Amino acid sequence: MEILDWKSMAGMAGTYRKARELGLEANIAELETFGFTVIEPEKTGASPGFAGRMLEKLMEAARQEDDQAVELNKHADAEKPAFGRQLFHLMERDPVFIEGVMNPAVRTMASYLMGMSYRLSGLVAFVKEGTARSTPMHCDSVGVPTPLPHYGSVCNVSWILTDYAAETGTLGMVPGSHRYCRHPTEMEQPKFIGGAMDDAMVTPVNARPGSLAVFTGNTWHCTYPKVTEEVRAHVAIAFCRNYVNPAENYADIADEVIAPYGPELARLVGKNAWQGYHAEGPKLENMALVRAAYQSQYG
Ligand SMILES: O=C(O)CCC(=O)C(=O)O
Ligand SMILES: [Fe+2]
Repeated sequence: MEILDWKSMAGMAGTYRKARELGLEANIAELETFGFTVIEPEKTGASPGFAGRMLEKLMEAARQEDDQAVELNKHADAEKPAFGRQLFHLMERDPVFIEGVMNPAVRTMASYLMGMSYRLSGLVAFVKEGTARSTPMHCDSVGVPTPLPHYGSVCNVSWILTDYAAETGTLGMVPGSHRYCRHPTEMEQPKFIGGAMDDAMVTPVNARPGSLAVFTGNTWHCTYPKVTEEVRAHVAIAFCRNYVNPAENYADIADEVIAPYGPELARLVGKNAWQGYHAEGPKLENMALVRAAYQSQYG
């Protein structure tokens, strides 16, 4: 049917029309139904070498960065939220990461999930070399109290950079868990992670390099134990709603880095945020940018 600019769905029309144009309607249906979806490399619109280039730049960044530069690495593995190496604040390291954010399929899924006032929350790589234990079951709504809002406060759009399957330590999803609107309890770990949950509740995300794994901030996920030696990596792009304090601070990213990508990247990194004012108070035009969010979750 024709999608009109219905006032009651403020923000949705443009996003949905774009999703239709990009062939992402089935992915939206999967997200709604199961809480996650995989967009195949051919549907992302990225060039065939894109994931290879991102992996190369990521591994270069990993070689250059002292692993003690990351706070989490100062803790024992058992204490850390995820096993293996994580690299944060990737945006400034190479333009390939900005390209990853600006990809039309990425932005369409993000604005579908977070409303058109969506913001960038962070770019974090999960890199595992050699065998690796599982990352425990969790959802990405850090700090959000139960009950979680059904529409989600954050979402995860991840560039899969290597072959993802159970044996290579892929993400394990609990289909439908986005509707539980709560965090998993300590008891709710699958048996393969040492908990009491039936392993059949969890399903592996099978994805080729260059795919996008997309899931809501309410969707329960973990990782399968990695039994292979080769490197396994994905770059998770986290987006949030306009009122959420983004995980990463982009104040240090120079305007010259952002300018070539146009006003949308500037908005995504908070240059037009209504928050963050001093005595001068908020700018009315920035407050106007989130008006549609009053009308619907897509605004
Ligand atoms: O790869 C991992 O260990 C965890 C990944 C994860 O939880 C995420 O991308 O949100
Ligand atoms: Fe996660």
